[in-house]
Amino acid sequence: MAEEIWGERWTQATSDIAKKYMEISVKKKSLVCLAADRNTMQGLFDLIEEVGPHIAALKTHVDLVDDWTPESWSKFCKKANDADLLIFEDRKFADIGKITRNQMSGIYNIRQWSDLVTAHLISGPDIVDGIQSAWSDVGRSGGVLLLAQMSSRGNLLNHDYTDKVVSSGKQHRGVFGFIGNGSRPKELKELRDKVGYEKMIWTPGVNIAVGDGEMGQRYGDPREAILAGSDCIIVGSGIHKSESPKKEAAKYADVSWNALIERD
Ligand code: S5P
Repeated sequence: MAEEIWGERWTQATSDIAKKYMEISVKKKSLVCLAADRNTMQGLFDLIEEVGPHIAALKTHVDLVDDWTPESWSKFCKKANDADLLIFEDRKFADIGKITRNQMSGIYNIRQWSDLVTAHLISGPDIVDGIQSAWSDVGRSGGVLLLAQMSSRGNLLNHDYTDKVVSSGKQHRGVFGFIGNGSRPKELKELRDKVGYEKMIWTPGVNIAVGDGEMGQRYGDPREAILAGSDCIIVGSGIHKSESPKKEAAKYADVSWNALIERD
């Protein structure tokens, strides 16, 4: 079933996690990753409870939670796993390989519960090895999403930088895929042409209300993003700040799923 729906993205994928994601997306008919940017544990629990069935992955910023404790976080991760969600810590690592490896442990112990993490390639390709070593240190595996583009205005990730990230990232088995800019479908299409079919492209900067967001965030249309080659829309405030997160999540799920069917 996932193969039928995802076509070449499925047949050419070399990452088990990418296949797991595609399977979950088909089961839930949703290509939505929720950016769960709430700063209390209760807020996060409420969110999963409400929107779990409509999303395929959960993106966290573990360091913005005010009342974080290791115990509450492990309960939260269990709840996410029970809801059939991939857990994606958007840590945006950027340091040298060995430090990044250590940053995967420490107080938050990201290596123990994350399936995916983000990294900038600014320090060079060893960062991916550092992250992968951290997962293997605890007998787990995971995938790295490299930031190839960003959604925020004035960012410094120009075409040349994007090309270098893609050509380096494509060669690394530990790279699950790339973060592309969901607010600019034309740039996204160009990114897909460069990436090919093997790796995923996940896109923040999408909102049904297209336009400018807070503090330089830019939003594009979720359907357009999928049609341009995105495999997953990362939606934050569009869901968690709405009056009915459940209703909105279902809406984004439908839009994303219909666009995937239309695309293939
Ligand atoms: O370029 C980027 C990359 C990321 S991962 N732009 C982003 O906005 N993000 C993340 O996506 C950001 O950290 C936030 O968690 C989410 C977007 O949230 P929203 O509320 O604007 O939808």
